[in-house]
Amino acid sequence: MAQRVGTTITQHILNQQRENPQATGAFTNLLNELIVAAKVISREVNKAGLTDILGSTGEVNVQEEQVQKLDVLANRVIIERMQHIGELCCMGSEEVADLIEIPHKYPKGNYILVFDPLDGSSNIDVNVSIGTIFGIYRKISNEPGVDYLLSDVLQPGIKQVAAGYFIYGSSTIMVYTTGNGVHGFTLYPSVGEFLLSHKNIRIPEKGKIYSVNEGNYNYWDEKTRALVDYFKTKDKSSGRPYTSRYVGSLVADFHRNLLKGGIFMYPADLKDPKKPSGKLRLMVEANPLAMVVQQAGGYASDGHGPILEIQPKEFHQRTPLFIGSKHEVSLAEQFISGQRA
Ligand code: P6P
Repeated sequence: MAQRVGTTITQHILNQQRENPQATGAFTNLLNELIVAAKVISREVNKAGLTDILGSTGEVNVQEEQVQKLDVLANRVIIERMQHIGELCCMGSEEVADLIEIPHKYPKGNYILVFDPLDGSSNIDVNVSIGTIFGIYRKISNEPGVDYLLSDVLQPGIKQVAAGYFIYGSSTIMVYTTGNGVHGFTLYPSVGEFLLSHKNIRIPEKGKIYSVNEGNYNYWDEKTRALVDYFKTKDKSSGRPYTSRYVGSLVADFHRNLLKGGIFMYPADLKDPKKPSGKLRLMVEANPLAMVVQQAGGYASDGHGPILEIQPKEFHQRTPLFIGSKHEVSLAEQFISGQRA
């Protein structure tokens, strides 16, 4: 008797489509193709680890193929899979300076896909989990003969119709939301399908974990230092000190805190004058995760207000990020905005 496999991601997306009378199936096509891309990336990420063990020269892999840097490969896989489905008018990638046009030979659609193809890829050779982050917007312009306008892409995160991530770790997990809660699916290689494993994820209102790269301490301003010092100070009545957990891979740190509660911080710092707002990108990292965490009952801020309400000025702009349980992120806003010392 074959074992029941439970709810597949395809069933879950179809069920959500059937609950939406306006749904045309375009969105379902889009998500399903993105899932295929993630399966390919998952296979390549796992093989890369194997290749390293087999002592690849780093130029030619065990199948005599030209090895491409994994994040370049992941970027190529997503673009090639997504450009032909006829549901997108353009794409934006963390790896590509300019917006990505849909080739003329393919039909255009009414959605925009923004993504970080392989965030944290520098961790792959030390076997730390890495991930793909994505956000989907609906096209808002209707200029005849024009596939898209920049304003279709530079929409605030609150306009995302879907967002989520794939985390390539001990297992490959997809976490996504279309505005009806947050759900997680685990890839079962033997079945080749993502199966529902985390139904309706809710982040604890208050956590016990803070995640930040304390090596940047001397590059932070006084308010940021006071905030991090708060989490480290001993005070039993408020459950302090918090536990410090920092993997250095955004998707891994975020996913742990989503399930267990806590706060991830990448504050503004003076480390790199070219990046005064910190390292993380608004469009392809902060906004998608901000939608996920809000749908799970959490909150994401730049230290002064909601990430999701920031009006983007350029695609690759960066933002300070405080994301996770409502209690801790609200505290971060109080410290960073100077309401609390
Ligand atoms: P730092 C990985 O390079 C990344 O973009 C995120 O995944 C991660 O959260 C951050 O950078 C880590 O940066 O400066 O702490 O090494």
